[in-house]
Amino acid sequence: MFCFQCEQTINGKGCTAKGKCGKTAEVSALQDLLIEQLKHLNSVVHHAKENDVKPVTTYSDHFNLEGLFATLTNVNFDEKRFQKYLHKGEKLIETYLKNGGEKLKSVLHENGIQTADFSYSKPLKELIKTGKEFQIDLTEEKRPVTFTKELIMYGLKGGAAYLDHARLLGYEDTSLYHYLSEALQKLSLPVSEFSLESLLEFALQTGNWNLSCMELLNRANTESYGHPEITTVSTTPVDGKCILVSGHDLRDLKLLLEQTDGMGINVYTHGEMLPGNSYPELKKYSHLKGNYGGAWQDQVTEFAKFPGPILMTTNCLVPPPKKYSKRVFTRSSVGYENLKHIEGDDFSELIKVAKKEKGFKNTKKLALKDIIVGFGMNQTLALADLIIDAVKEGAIKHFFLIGGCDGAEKERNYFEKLAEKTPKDTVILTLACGKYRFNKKDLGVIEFKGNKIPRVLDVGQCNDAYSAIQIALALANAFDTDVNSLPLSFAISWFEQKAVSILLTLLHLGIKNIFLGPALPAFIDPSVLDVLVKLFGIRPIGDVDEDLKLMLKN
Ligand code: SF4
Ligand code: SF3
Repeated sequence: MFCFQCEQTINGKGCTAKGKCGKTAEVSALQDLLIEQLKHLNSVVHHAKENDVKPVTTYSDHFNLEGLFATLTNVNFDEKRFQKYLHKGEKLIETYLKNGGEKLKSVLHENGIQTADFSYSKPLKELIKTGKEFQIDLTEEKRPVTFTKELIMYGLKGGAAYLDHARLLGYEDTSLYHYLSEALQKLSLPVSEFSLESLLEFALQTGNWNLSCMELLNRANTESYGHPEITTVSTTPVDGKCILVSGHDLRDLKLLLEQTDGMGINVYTHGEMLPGNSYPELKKYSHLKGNYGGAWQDQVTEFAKFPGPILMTTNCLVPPPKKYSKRVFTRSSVGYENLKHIEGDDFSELIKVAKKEKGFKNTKKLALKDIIVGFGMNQTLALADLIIDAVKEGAIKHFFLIGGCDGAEKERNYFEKLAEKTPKDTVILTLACGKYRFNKKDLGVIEFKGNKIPRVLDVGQCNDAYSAIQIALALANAFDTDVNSLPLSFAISWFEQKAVSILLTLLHLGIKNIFLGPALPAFIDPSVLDVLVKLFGIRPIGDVDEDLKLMLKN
């Protein structure tokens, strides 16, 4: 196997025997085959569209989302689920071929696209064997192009995950599906078809597309559940039966709250679900009791101690040890062998486990620190006049965006130290699971004209980067300048492919001098990094004090 799509890739180069995330060589081969199939399917779709073949696009568009989502880091480790995806993909290809008849077949032949003898419906063992043939080609001279194609693929994976969340809430946009389909088709073309310049352009376009994906999801979340409001979230559990909900899918949280209403079972958020506590249509449930635990990498210790079932709605799932695996349920694209997967919207099996498990007891002694959340764009922009005034009068001197993914590496302490060392007259916007590095610390408030402006504003999940961008644009607008000229610095921690898509969005917006860490992506070839440094001043994180000086100077 070879996989280097996430930050924790072994030795900063690539996982080759087994993934550091726990992904086996077999699952890796199946994921490679699924990605190959998605490229194949969308090449067929591309030519079918050009030849006016009756479309079955909705199905292939949905399949693009679930297929890509399943290959994200820490999402799906289940061989049988990948086998099912491959069968489904093959059926879709066959449907297009049937509808397109001889005409489509001959166009596909002319373009060298396979129309028979697919490798997708074989027994699992053979699928794995075939998948191994589609491992990333590491030929030295092809590297800059191969790696940049991977960069784009990871950007697409992140955006596809966001589109899938929006779809589940009934929000879809055919033009965004079309971009994804065409992009997958393009990525099926050989390295010789691309120049590095054209690929960089393609990467930035993908960043633009991801901005629209995040916008759609923002609309889906806020129109379904209201705009996030400033909310104090307790992290101290209360006595009683309990369920833990992790991941990004607010709809699952809502369904679970509805189905447990009045049952005396308390619901807690975990990881990226924390912002769920700030949405009016979710926080109205009195049995949503707060947040339990921290970022994803701590789940093995935290889940083991949680006295109830756990629902993993999306990434990040760490392979669960036996001591608690019976209590873990998966949803949507998430999968792990022998964990219970909930297909429809009926959570009764999970609720049954909650009733059976011990629940929390004797929690009165605990008094853990609360977290303040809910600074999405509506809430923060409602405070815009105050904030702008505070900047004009020198009460706020600088803004930081410190956020992104979290992970286990000790180098990630950088983000915690940076937050702690930021001067008292500065404000930190944060988002995604990287915020757990400092969201329980008391970094104080800025007192201004009788108001107390919190120094840490939690904008939400990683997809709420959309909100953070709108806040930055509004500030730039208020000061009649552009985002790069604002006293605003970006320190982004990355881990998986959603962070890659957000990084591409920021670059597409022309945002410069981003500090990126804890390590630069293994799939950014040195020649490409040179260009990114020249064009965008992107730089790896270094010494906290030195970096902070530079940030404040800008
Ligand atoms: Fe390695 Fe990350 Fe790939 Fe897992 S997802 S195999 S840890 S590079
Ligand atoms: Fe975190 Fe997985 Fe990326 Fe949504 S939950 S930010 S790492």
